[in-house]
Amino acid sequence: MYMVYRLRESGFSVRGLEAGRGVGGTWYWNRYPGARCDCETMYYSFSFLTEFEQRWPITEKYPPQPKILEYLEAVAEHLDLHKDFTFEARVESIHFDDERERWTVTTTDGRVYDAKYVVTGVGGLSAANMPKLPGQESFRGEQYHTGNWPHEPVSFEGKRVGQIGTGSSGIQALPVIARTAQHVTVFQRTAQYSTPARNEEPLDPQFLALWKANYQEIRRRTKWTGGGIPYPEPSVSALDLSPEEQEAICTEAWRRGGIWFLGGHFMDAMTDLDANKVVGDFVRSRIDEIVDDPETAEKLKPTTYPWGTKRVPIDSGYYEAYNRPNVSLVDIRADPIEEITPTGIRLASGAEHELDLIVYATGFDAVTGALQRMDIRGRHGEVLRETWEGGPKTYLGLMVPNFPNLFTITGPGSPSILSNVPVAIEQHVEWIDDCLRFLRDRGIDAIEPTVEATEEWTEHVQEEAHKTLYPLADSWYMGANIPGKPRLFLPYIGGVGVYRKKSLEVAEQGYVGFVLDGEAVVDPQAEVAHGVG
Ligand code: NA7
Repeated sequence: MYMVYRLRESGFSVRGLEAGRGVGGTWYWNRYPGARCDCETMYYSFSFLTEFEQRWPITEKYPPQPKILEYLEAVAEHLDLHKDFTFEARVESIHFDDERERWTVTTTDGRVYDAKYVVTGVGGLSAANMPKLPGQESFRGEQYHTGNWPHEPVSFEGKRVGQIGTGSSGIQALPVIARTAQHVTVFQRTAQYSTPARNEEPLDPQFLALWKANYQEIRRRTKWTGGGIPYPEPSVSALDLSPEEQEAICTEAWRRGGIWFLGGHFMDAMTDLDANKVVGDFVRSRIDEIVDDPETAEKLKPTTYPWGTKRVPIDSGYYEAYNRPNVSLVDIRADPIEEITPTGIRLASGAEHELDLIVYATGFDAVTGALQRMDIRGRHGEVLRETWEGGPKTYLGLMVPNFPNLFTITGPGSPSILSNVPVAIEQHVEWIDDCLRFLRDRGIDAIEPTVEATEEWTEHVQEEAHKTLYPLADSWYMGANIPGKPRLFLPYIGGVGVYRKKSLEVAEQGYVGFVLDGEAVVDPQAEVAHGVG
């Protein structure tokens, strides 16, 4: 939405192609019960609409999906964006014509568009991962994926529900589904370290007024933080503290809940296994405290990966849901799903669970999935899927060699889903708009990154990730949730501020690391170093 608006304002002829029937992306598709953003309402919005941010009401600490969608629809209305979008237009292919140096974009229903530039804004968590389980089609009940939830109301009333998956989506959905279902059986492959959102706590009107009065200054500072969130980062090492002090810090962060627990304790929680264990042990002890049945509590305790190395879910009554008589937990690591039968799920042990409805909360082919599901071909017919067979390679998460004038908003190798996403999106949009105006002003027809700059950046992305504990988990950050996907860290972990500085410098130096109309732009520093004399 912002890209289309921005390019329109810059005087480009622009058309937005959108698979959905309306705007909203993530918040259009993820309508599952309990869907909510894990970033607080105040900073999960556009920063460029200064008047709009003042009048948009903040009703809850963490915004629920319907409110975010309402916000995005209101923004589209406000900016008169509908006329610039074609809806129900799912892009199937994007092909570069070497002779004309232009792109042909084709939709699944055969519409064809010709473009000089293509910008993808397909989202990092949008390609739903629907596991292929034997017998799936034979199931006589209802089956839904959380990331592709029906637009019509789904009733759980009196139904026996099976939920596969306990990531953020499943953890948000369970307490809500359990309120009306006859019974919910959760099929858990990996236990999670969830954190209470404390969303039920009322918002302080004085705090909100203060926030609104300082909105732009807060937003300005946010852009230079690590995670795109205006919170202080911890400056104390867990290893310098006594067990009592560690416990006190964790208890306070847990009391505040949500994002405050994620980043509110120790500076080395994500870089040192001993420090990390302090947090992991703390969460495990909370699970013991919350969950009544010791056997269920044991199954719910994550033990196979360090805390935080899989995206930490933020919940509203997740562990508590297991104290309900109508919720039960099945460990499918110990007893895997053998098949879906017409009436339910059968496990390897032969145990059968009779079900009326199955919820697949099984996540996404993250970061690269939505791009690779399209048939993208660059110069000389180079196929992006093949180029990325061993893992994605980009320069700054923005462009790929041999794919000229094709930009990826929040692409692999950029902070994207590892940060407060609107901050990452706005930065990319502004960078791309600036770049296109630069090219237009100078009569440059084509831009693409050099192979060297791309290799260097891709290596840097991995190096930064390997300074942390993140690579230790089988997470979607690592592509490990999709069978056969190369195992490497997909987003850039260096932080939105560091990344912003780097990409601004690249632009200020005339797009160093890029090839402009066949001429590579080299770093003036490097030129001096290599020396003319
Ligand atoms: P996630 O976080 O990827 O969670 C998916 C869950 O589904 C997770 O528990 C997976 O277990 C499980 N899963 C995936 N495939 C299977 C199969 N084949 N069988 C059984 N269980 C499976 O996705 P979410 O939608 O919850 O959240 C995605 C992001 O959206 C989230 O991190 C936030 O950033 C917002 P696993 O852990 O892989 O063993």
